[in-house]
Amino acid sequence: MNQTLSFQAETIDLANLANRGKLYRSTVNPRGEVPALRLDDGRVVIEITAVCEYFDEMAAGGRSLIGETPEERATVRMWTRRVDMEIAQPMVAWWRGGADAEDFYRGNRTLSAAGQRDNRLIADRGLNQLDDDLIGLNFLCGDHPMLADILLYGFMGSMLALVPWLNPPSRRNVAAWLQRMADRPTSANALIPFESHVSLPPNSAS
Ligand SMILES: N[C@@H](CCC(=O)N[C@@H](CS)C(=O)NCC(=O)O)C(=O)O
Repeated sequence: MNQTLSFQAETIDLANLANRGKLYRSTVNPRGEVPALRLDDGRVVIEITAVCEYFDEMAAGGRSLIGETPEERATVRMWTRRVDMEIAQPMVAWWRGGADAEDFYRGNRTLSAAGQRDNRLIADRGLNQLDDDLIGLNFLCGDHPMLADILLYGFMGSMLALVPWLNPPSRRNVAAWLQRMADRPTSANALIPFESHVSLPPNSAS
């Protein structure tokens, strides 16, 4: 396998709310979320898509997951923004309106039970649209999975067990796309806890 990126990884214990503690919020991310990437110059980059774009630019070799031309990059960014805003965020917000989230966060995040129904409707509408958009396509931007596919798969794949309405067989193109993504060894690997398949330097995990 080509070594195209080199970085140290640190696991943050979300289940025990390490990310909501004062230390993490004052030294890494005041918003208390993961992921976060500390650059060599000390600044911290937050937001999944910003971290991915940074890695994509810094990677030596391999195929860009954002695109090689301005046209490709515009298309990938369009799809990435759409699936994030129209599906991933409302789907997560739906979960954050329920009793499981209340138990999980234990008062460490503002949750909205009142918004739960709206968020499900928004995500369902996004998924219905996606089902049409995927007609004739293997992946969102064509023949290869790009950042948009990986972002959406990351959210959908990891939330399937928690969101019963997420992947009905009636949305055939979305279900087929999800299966296509799941069948890829690299995307299946992405759902395995990080430290079990990435070698971490000593003392970097917590
Ligand atoms: N806006 C952030 C959201 C990332 C996000 O949803 N992170 C989740 C885990 S995937 C998180 O930090 N959950 C724990 C919490 O909110 O306490 C991004 O796009 O990076």
